[in-house]
Amino acid sequence: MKVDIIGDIHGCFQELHNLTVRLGYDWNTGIPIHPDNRKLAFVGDLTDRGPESIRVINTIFSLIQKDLAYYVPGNHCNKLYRYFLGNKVQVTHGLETTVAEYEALERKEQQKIRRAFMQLYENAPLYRILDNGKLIIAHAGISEELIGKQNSRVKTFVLYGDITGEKHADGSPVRKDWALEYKGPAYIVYGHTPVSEVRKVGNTYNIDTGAVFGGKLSSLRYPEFEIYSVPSSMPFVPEKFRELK
Ligand SMILES: [Mn+2]
Repeated sequence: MKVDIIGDIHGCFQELHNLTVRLGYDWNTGIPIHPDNRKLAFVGDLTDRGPESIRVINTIFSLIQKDLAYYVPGNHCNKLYRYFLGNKVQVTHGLETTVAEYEALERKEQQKIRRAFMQLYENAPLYRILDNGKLIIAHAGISEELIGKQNSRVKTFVLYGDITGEKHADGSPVRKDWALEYKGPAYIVYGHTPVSEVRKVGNTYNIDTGAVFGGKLSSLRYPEFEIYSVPSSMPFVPEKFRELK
């Protein structure tokens, strides 16, 4: 079980390309393939805010088709899925960039990308248990008591984190720092909350280093536990990074 887990991409295709090249993946076939049988894993939030969301979707869809990657959905993936379903969703918080890319496509291309993304999303588990339970990938993480379960509480947790229903002054939801309380034996690798450096707390790794906010795109190499990052080409937005104690 050799896997490279990649943090929130949010349409930053160039950073995905650079990071996978750095990790030794070869793009000759149009998708990143490792000569040493490694697989990629994605913690979700493939799209929104960044410049090339459609290209990221196409790449990850192709990887999954060829059984070369794992993917779990993030909250942005969930919203894009609901948009493609035809549900009324607010085209805000970055979704507007993905929708603009989508609308600029020819109708046939639109159908292709919509079907691909919906298939990708529908086939994805809420979280992925790997290496006989030693490794878990979940977009916003998961608490020990929820591992192995599938219900609406799990769905909320893995997509949005440990939210309480309370809101900050700016309207954003209060997220509890579940990682501080996590004492389980399985390693949990997740993203969702941008931090300036990969944050390891106990057996948990937050690998969302804010690629789309001018930070970097990071990955965790498992089972080696090596961290690789590439710098972002996006403007730096310091207020998007949360420094958690
Ligand atoms: Mn997220």
